[in-house]
Amino acid sequence: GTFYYLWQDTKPQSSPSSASQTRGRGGHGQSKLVTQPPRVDLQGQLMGGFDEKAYLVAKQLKPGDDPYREHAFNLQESDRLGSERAIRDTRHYRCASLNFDTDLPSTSIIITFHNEARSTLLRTVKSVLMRSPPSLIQEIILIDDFSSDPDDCQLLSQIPKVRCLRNGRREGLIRSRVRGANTASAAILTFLDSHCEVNADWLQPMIQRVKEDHTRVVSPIIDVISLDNFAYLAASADLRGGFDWSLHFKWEQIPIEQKMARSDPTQPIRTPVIAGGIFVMDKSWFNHLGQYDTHMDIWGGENFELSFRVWMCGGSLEILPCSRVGHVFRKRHPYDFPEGNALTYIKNTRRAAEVWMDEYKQYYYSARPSAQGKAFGSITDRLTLRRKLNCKPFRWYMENVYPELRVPEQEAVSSVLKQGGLCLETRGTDGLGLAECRGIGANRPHSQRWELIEPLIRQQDLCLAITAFTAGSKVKMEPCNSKEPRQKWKPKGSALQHMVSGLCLDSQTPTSPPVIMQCRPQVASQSWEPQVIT
Ligand code: LR7
Ligand code: MN
Repeated sequence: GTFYYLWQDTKPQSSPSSASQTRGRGGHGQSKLVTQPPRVDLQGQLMGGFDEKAYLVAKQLKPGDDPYREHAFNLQESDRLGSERAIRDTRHYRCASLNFDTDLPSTSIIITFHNEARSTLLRTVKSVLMRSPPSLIQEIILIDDFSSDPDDCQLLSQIPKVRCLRNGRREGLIRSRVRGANTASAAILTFLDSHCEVNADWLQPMIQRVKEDHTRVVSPIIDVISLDNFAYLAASADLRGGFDWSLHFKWEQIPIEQKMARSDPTQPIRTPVIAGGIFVMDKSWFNHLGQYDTHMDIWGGENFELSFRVWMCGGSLEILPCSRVGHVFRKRHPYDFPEGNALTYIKNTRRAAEVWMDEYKQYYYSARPSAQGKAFGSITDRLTLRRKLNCKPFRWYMENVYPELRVPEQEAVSSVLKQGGLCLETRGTDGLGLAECRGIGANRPHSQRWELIEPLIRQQDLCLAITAFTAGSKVKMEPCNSKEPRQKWKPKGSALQHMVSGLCLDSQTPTSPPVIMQCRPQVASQSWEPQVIT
């Protein structure tokens, strides 16, 4: 369930060499440490009366315990680190000279967790307090998703600005975040996982972008905190979020044209999807767009649902390279899924696919055949939401946001297009007509063999195209181009409908060449029964 991604941080601090080398490596080679306020100040102003030592000591690893067992990361190393540490400023050096508005709005930080380790949870909270301008932090809302020990959360509410809400039963991260968002008092929401460390000036770039345009949903570059030794490692700045048809999230290279066009390394990176855990979003935009699908359970899939919804309903998603947040990436879930990991992921992604992916959901089902027939609950409310928000089709998302996602090659099946006893055939270079069906099986003439590969109706390299968008226009054959609107068809009952004009392929009379006409259900001249040639 978890994913790994590449980072370019081979030698954190070993190379004292020139700045030009630093630049050559994309700016990740800097060895500057994040400065921290003096300790006394920190305890007094930022941490209030919170007794950190007592909090951590109460829950330490017992000698002989497996340090990975409970959290799927090395708890011993995390505990040893302490609650605050200097980490390397992993941004491109040009980020340090960016300016932000002096009147940026404040944000509510929302952190949901289930049985998080105390040391990682505290470091997450403390890094936020230490590395954010205090005026930007309205509050930190912790949602304890029914962890075994209520004190993990409760004790932290002694820290100024920290609030703790505990679920009365296990809800999963999706409903927990919605609960947090509903009680947030700031106009901007910031979501974090419970094992993060935010880096220098992480917050300002994100709030700035959202302030300028409330429909933007922004993420930082997510640096890697090693699950073994807790080293803080810079992630590559050339990645964006992507997925395959099984709805498996992956990091991928920015397309080469976009990479070439990036003259300024501080510029945002458009991303088709976000990883999901760490992002900033305007609260009224979050509410307007329907928050989350609260019928999704525990973990997974909500990042696709949110990403599709944001893009298709008028917003955008971006990664801001000048904002960096470290996250402990794990190889397994350290917690249980009441309904099982696989079934939960299928339920959640199936809901995302059914509500948002239109005809493209077929590729999800072919990539994940086990999803077919599995329960996913009612999606009526989400479909209503989609209609109410007047969101664009998934085809639009494919064409405009994620054209790099290839649609699987459909297997070419040859068939005849039969009308009564006659077959549609090509004549000469681009002509068409109806003629008696000839040959059987492999002996069918090529002129009567068709491949129906949506949206194309194909014969070798030529495709069926209309000549004009009006009723009565002739059809002809021309070189295939699946982007050409005149070549796009889809089956409609036994008819073949031209997608753009909405008109149907019609033989008129058996002797004259076919045309496109107003669709009339069941009429013989528009009935084309594809019959697969075996
Ligand atoms: O039942 C649960 N209740 C919870 O509150 C299960 C989990 N959680 C909490 C958990 O304690 C953690 O704080 O939810 C948060 C996310 O769970 P993780 O850390 O086990 O998940 P992850 O880091 O593997 O998952 C990524 O994908 C998830 C899909 O549902 C969420 O969107 C996570 O927020 C997301 N994490 C990130 O995006 C950080 C970068 C990782 C990547 C890629
Ligand atoms: Mn996580």
